[in-house]
Amino acid sequence: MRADMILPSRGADSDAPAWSPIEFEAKLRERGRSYHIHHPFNVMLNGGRATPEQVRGWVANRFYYQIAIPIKDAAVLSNCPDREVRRGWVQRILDHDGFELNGVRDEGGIEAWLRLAEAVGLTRAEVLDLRHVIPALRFAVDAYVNFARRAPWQEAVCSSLTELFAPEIHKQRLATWPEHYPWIDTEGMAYFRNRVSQARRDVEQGLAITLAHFTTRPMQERALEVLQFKLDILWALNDAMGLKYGVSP
Ligand code: AHQ
Repeated sequence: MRADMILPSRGADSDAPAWSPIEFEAKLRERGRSYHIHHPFNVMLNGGRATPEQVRGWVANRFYYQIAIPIKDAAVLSNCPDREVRRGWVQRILDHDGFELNGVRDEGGIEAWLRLAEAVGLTRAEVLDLRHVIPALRFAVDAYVNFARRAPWQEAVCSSLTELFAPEIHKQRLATWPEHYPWIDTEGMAYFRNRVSQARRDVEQGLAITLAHFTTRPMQERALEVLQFKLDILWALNDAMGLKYGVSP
């Protein structure tokens, strides 16, 4: 499967009947079995077996993914002619970059991630200059951004649906890190707290667009390919970190 190349969908024969929205959503959710919550590096991290160096490596490398998200979302906006969709989607950029509107100020998720970095013992400078970012991880993140730039905007929306499974991984960190990593100031975990509700809101819009747009069986099979492409990107991030920092048994 090469979702990063715009290929005609294959797999289902074009006469197969489309899945109903309920069946289609269930097929999307079934892909959760390959979500990176199950990756050995993440199981180690959330299972409390990571060393401070592995935690710091994860935070410094995941920062590259975090700063790519608003760029990716701006690519979706730039390809999307639908003002109603853009009105909803633009919130994602504000969530990450922060904003100051009519006296309301929000530092945003990227700033919260930098606070997480300081809480795990990294300096802002060494995170911001990306010195720790693993080449293979950078390539995987860049593949996501470039996909969003070139794919039909509805496919880029569909690729964000790995967030169907994100509330669970954020809640897992909030539940396990304080006990496993008492040396991390829990204030640093504000990012995970904020994402639980933001991910749910993101998914509401992303899922509605996906269920409404992918209405034939070949299109629905394509949507599953696109979701798997993004799941593979998240998996590859953990592969790169596991190779560099090791996966403690
Ligand atoms: O912090 C995350 C985030 O802001 C997003 C946006 C969304 C997208 O547009 O692809 N996906 C996503 C994710 C975030 N955190 C990941 C994590 O494990 O902390 C999960 C990831 C996702 O599930 O796609």
